[in-house]
Amino acid sequence: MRRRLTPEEKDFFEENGYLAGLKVLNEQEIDFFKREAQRILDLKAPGLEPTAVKGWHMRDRSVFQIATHPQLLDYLEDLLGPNLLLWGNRIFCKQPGSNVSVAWHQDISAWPLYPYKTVTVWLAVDDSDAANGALEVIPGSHKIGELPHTQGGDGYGNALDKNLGIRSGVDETKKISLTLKKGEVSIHHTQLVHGSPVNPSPTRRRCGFTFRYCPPEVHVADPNRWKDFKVAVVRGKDPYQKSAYFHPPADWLAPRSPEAFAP
Ligand SMILES: O=C(O)CCC(=O)C(=O)O
Repeated sequence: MRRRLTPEEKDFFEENGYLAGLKVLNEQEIDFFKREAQRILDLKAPGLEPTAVKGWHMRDRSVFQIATHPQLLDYLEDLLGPNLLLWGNRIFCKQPGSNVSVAWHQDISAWPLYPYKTVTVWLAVDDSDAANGALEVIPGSHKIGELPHTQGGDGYGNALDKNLGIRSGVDETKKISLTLKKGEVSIHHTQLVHGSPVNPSPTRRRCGFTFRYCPPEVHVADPNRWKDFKVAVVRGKDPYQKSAYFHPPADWLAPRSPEAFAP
């Protein structure tokens, strides 16, 4: 049964810059998602970190269908309005005992997108909590403006491109680790300070698919900086048409099989 965000949840997002523990997939869909996630991970080039697998929403029907699950789009519509663009996907998979981490950062530092209205959905393939290196956020930090980020330097297995990260000024006493059951999502604002530690569990993998969405007024302010930026209109319409489009093949939009998603 689908549901909408409550006024309290919308206020919480506005105040804190994130929401967590929102159920999207039912049991049958979770089995499908886990299978499909493994299939995509098995395709990765040998040696490529499973935190660096990107862009599958434009290459694979199942990933596109997961990213456009009606329950997920309902939550997003409640935060962003009736017109929704999907533009990004990255898998963040940390194997048991992996020393890969994600440095504190604000997503806007990597994306020349204006206005600052993109949100990231983190969809859990595995149960995710502090014991297997869950995503951590600093509540309210989406309101403090852009903190200085640097590239390179300390390393420590930081999964972010160019070893990007905020090296000082993060009040870690405020951090919250986001607990998610598989099939649930968290959603975070593009200016929220977030990251994740290594996976200390000897047995539990921590894998999530991220998807990035925005309303249509968001565009690449400096087109020379991001020539391959493409959006798929996944709900409503794009009245501004400032972006290049990804049009999914017709069969990706066909009614879903019973063992996959209910429409
Ligand atoms: O999965 C993680 O640990 C980090 C995810 C992240 O930084 C993001 O989605 O922007």
